Amino acid sequence: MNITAEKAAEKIKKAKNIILLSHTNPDGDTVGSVCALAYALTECQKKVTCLCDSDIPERLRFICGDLYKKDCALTGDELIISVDVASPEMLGALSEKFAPLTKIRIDHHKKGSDFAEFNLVDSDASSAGEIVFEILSILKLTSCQRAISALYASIASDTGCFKYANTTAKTHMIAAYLISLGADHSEINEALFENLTLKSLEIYPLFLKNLKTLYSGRVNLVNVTNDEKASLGLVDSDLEELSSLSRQLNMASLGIVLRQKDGTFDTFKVSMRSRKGVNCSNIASYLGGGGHIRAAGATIKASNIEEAEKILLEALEKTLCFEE
Ligand SMILES: [Mn+2]
Repeated sequence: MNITAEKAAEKIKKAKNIILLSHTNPDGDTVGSVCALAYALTECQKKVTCLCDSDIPERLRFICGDLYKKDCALTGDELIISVDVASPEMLGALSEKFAPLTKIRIDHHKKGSDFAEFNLVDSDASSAGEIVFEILSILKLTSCQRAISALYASIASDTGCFKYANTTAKTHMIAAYLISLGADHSEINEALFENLTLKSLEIYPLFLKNLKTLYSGRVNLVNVTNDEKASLGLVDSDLEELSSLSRQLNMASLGIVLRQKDGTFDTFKVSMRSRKGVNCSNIASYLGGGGHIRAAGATIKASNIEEAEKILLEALEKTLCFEE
């Protein structure tokens, strides 16, 4: 069943014990919007537990500190809310235990499954953060500074610092309002977007070495195996920028990264970033994954990266079209 932000706010207001679920491989949106709810609701004497099956990447720790746990015991009186989670699979290891018990799903993915009892989904919202902002506004909980900053971080994150196509006038208005309430936009954006480490620079030689240019330069593809990651001391979360880099090169319409998943040999992750004219969520769906029009991903099972690439290239042949 679908509900409005008012109804969701009403249910949250009544609850005393709340569990907030972030998606696996967390990004700034799921972390920022879960933490905003957690900070604001804790201030009004609610017990709040934040869960994510993955470690929170170092660069997002400034938002959440040590707030997240990987699991918790249930007493049965919890209001369980997922945030930025399109489908039970996105909960990763938390899915089995928590997906069937999820009461409210707050999300902005275009394609998803209404797995919660009550689904608050707005696919026009740039980020889950925009929807959480609405809920906190209804609850009159916009005075908590940590919540305001976390919301700003979630919105800035999912809009690539307000430059992706999902950014709307409303996004800017909400962001402006958050700044007026005290969000330090400069500090937050620097932490999110100007946080190079020596390790993060290791992806550049990897990018140059493994880059393949396809479709007359309109598609850039970069493959990465676990051996290559290991030789550079990198793990999957260090590769996040690769797909956007891949799209940036020569203004490609589609940038793709195909990487072997950490700790596996037969599982390959596809991350895609596109620009106007290419819908990468269609390609991801064809491969059994999902996401947004300009940012999507999928998982491919294959015995080696060459085979995984073959499956990916077939999917491109079937689904990729360039609208002018
Ligand atoms: Mn999101």
